[in-house]
Amino acid sequence: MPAKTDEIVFKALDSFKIELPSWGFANTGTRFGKFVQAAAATSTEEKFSDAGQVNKFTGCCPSVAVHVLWDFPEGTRSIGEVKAAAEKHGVRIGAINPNVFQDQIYKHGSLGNPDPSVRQAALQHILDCIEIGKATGSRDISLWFTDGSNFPGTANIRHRKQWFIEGLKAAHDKLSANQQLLVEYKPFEPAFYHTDIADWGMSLLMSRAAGPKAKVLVDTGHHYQAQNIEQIVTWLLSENMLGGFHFNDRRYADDDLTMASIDPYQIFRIFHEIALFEWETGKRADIAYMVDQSHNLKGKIEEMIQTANIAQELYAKAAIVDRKSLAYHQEKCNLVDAEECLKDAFSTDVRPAIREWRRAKGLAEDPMAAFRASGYIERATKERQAKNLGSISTYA
Ligand code: LRH
Ligand code: MN
Repeated sequence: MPAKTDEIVFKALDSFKIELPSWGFANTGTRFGKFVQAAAATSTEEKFSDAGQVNKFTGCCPSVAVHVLWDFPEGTRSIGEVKAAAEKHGVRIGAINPNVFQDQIYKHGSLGNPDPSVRQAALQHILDCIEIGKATGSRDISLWFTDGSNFPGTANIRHRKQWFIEGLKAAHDKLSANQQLLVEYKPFEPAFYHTDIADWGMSLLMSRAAGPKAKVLVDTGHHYQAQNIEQIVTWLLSENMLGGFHFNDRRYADDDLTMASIDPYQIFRIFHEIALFEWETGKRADIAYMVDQSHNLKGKIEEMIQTANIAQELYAKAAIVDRKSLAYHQEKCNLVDAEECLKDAFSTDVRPAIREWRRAKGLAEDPMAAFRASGYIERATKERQAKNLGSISTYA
């Protein structure tokens, strides 16, 4: 007797966790400016406090990804303080993001820089981050590089490829048994002629060259228009090279908008391909689901709750696809019936079942309403506005 929709939704939500980015709680902006929010988090503790609120009301975000330069002001010397703050606010420290793009020495790159002393400095920072990860119990070292060039002929792309392999290998060899490298690709920005790790194939080859504990990180915003992201996901799964996601949405480029705010069917198709892979192989895909967004206009905690809600909803919709019928119709090339298997699940309202799941977990049925009624934002505004409103800056 096929499982009822509610049962499938409950089972799916029981296993679905999505990690929040610490930087999603801070005042961020674009190159044209930053609109400061009085209640925004500035300290790592405040970011963990806000993340704790999202998990308290949604029940699916127990961990926070950290960006070392932004969250560990004293580097490895901040470990104790940051771990204590995470404990205090009931969140787990998740992926460790090294930052080898902000410092002035990285003008011409980090691991890909022609200057060996800069490559060494970048590697040393990544090694420090691996040590931080060992101290915080974090499995994922999440690597993104701005390395590239802006004008033809100004960089030797092949030499840089070789330097990256040497650097990633050296980092890989310092990982503990349960740690892994996640290699994030991005086609452009801030480099606008070539980017050293520009697409999934380059990240896959780099990861393979680094070692068995390196996998590909798919940021949904890091693709050319019209690129079939779920096909990339399916290939990475079949190569056992899919390490994780940075979910967000976009209309044009790496817009870092709220997940599924522009194209919810895109995220559904990604979750569907993962569910189909798990159904066919009987294996649970070991994937780090993470959010990576820039919350510039909406209330940052509310936008994060919106994100957690829609992530659960789309993950649940993908879980209820009738894969047995789908496999049959795919086999028989019954195009309409096959497509309708996805459409039917996508247009099924799973929110009543999700509310039921929340009730069963002792959570508020409506996380957003419960958060708004908690008065947390009013308290945070009082505590933080002086500090925040004092920090308005200009681009040039
Ligand atoms: C780069 C990126 C990367 C992060 C940064 C905040 O566009 O996606 O994952 O380090 O955003
Ligand atoms: Mn990202």
